[in-house]
Amino acid sequence: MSDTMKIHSLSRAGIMASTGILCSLAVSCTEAEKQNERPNIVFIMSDDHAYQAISAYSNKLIETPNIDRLAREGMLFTNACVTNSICAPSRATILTGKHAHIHGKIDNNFPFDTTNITFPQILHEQGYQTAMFGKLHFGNNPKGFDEFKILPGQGDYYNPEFITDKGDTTIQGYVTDIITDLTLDWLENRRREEDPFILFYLHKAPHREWFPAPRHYKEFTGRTFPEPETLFDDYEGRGTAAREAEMNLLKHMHISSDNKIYPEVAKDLGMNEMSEWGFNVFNRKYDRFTEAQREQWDAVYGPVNEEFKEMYPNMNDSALMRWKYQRYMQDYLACIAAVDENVGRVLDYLDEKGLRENTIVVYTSDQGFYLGEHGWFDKRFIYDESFKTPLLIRWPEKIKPGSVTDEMVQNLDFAQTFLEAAGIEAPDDMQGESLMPLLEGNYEEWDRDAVYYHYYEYPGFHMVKRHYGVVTKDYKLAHFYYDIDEWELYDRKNDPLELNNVYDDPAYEEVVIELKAKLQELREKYKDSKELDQYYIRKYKDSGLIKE
Ligand code: SGN
Ligand code: CA
Repeated sequence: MSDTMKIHSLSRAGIMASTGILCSLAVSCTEAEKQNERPNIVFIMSDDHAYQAISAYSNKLIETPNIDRLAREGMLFTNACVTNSICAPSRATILTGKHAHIHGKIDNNFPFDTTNITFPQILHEQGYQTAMFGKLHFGNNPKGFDEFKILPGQGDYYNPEFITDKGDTTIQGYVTDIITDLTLDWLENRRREEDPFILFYLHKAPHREWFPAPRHYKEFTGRTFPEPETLFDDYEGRGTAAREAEMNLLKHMHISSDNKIYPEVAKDLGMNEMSEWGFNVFNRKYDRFTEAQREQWDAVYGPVNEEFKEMYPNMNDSALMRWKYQRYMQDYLACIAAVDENVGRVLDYLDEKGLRENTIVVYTSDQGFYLGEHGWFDKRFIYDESFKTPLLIRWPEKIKPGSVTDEMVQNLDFAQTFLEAAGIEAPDDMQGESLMPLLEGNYEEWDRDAVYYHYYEYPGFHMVKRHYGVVTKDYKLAHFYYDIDEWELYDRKNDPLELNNVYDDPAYEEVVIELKAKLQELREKYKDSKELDQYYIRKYKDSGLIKE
């Protein structure tokens, strides 16, 4: 561990001893004694869970009563965002408390550099019991964990494989339920009562290709969801990047793997414009089913296919777009229904076992997601739906129930928050801010006025161009670079849907000057630079991801 780290406290028992307090299970603790106990942390993260699909934010699409409990009993963050809207970089930022250009995990391609110090390693050295279950997606195993069972790469929805340090196993069933079973089993059977713990409970759902649990097939395939205002966005008023991104429901969403039309049905209908890739992915997933699972699937998705066969010959593009949106939402939201139920199981367990008061429970996602807004699925852009991420935190000892904050917090801030909560001073080179003042309601102590964002994975899946930018509560300024050189400015208050790039509008001349200065200030503060931009482009060239 770095010797710049000044450690304030050791084990929970150590603190008790030093304050002359002995608070065992047999003796109930007074409030003052509890104050001295280091909190447990349950970090719940799902994959690609849009805030638009959590009813604490909006109940237009789905009710999520269990996730909402965290807002009701804790704090809802309405302006939480990521530093780089893609899976593995977000996870690396969470664990290291650093921006991607510093920890080096800029995209999903290269493995995480395990010489980085992560906050669970520090907690572990300081006496925390550490465990991780579910999706990590790092290309290597987590360090500093007493126990982990993680999915290889993206993992599978049905009968998934898991990696442990003792070998791999395949577990029959549905991934969201299994990850929860593993989590509850650890809490019940291997948690050490004498030590505080940090538990990472990491869902694969609702990541593409959105395979729900059988118990939700019928209900969700029968539902119709409201369309977003910008479903038929023509990208006028934005830049090249929005027009060239490959994440449009009509053009880029696969009829088989995404919309669950059997490859033979799609081919019979002459839908060969989609590459074989989507057909192959569907077949691979379908082949994973046991016979019983396949029967359950066919019983509901068979009729969906039949209906589509009837309708397709008479569908124009907008009808197909609308149908695809409904199919997408039905499966995506059904995946979330299972996440919500399972979060409820874990919260119930904590409450029943007396772990409620002094456990920080976080619910978040590795980034946001487009649910048809701008005609899109996927993420990556600095635009709100992918830049923002859900964040709800319950911690009865510190957070006033029903708190809401619109302060701009980032996934960058978790590491320092948890270290401070545990009484440990964070290493100097972490780049976030501890959220403790917000959690404790000391809003005046929070003075961040802008956040920095940088996305790299281009060329790559969905072809979202490289860009970095600065975001304040009022504005968003982004620079798209590498094979273009374009700036975009959005007026967040007057144009919340981000439909008009006002970068060249003379009325915003002053704003552009101010924000460019702010952007430069943040690039310097976080040690990002043109040289690093070039370094990461060169890395793509050297590894063949960019062909010269
Ligand atoms: C897969 C998905 C993409 C997605 C990336 C990254 N395609 O490649 O749509 O953007 O993962 O997602 S899929 O049809 O194979 O699922 S991330 O969450 O891991 O960053
Ligand atoms: Ca993700």
